[in-house]
Amino acid sequence: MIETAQPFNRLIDLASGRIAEASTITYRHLSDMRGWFADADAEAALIAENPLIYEVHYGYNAPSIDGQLGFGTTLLYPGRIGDEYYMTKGHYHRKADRAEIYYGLSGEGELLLQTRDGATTVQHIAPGVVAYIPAYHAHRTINTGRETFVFLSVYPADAGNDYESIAELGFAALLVERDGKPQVVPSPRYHTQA
Ligand code: PAN
Ligand code: ZN
Repeated sequence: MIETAQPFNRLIDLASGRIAEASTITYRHLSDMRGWFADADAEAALIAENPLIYEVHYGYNAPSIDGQLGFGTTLLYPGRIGDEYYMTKGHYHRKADRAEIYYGLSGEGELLLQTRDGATTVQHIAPGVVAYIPAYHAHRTINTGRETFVFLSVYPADAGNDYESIAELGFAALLVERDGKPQVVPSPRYHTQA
């Protein structure tokens, strides 16, 4: 039998990013991201408070098979750990040849993209902006604003998430606040693998 979803729709509240009848909501607190931000002292100072960094609301329980699409919204809160803005963990797709679309709904932020050789690019996302994430690119979003940054993701349901590659070295670039403004700086921790 070919496994497919039945036709359906979902209502997304554009301001909050909440999906009526979301199948799952994942909450990422600072404690779920230990070691992901550059400033270990700032992390240690905030860990008791354990702020909520972001939520992912999944539109439906997508079967992870070739040809299906998954979708969900990300609600990325404003804030910083030290001078580094709140961000998602970021990942390559486990099936590395899978691309993805992000569509800005509310607030704004940056999409950091990276290839395996450590080359990074940044795309700005604001309401109405579609960002194309090509295959083989790690992707992370960063909230450089003061409001919650909300965007829709649409991805091949079998893409999967490879967080391990990011956990090890992070991204080659960080988004930090300097003189009240976001700035892209090289990550001290990152090096390309020999
Ligand atoms: C997105 C991300 C979501 C959360 O749906 O999964 O923004 O980011 P992390 O998965 O890096 O924690 C996506 O890119 N899916 O493939
Ligand atoms: Zn992805």
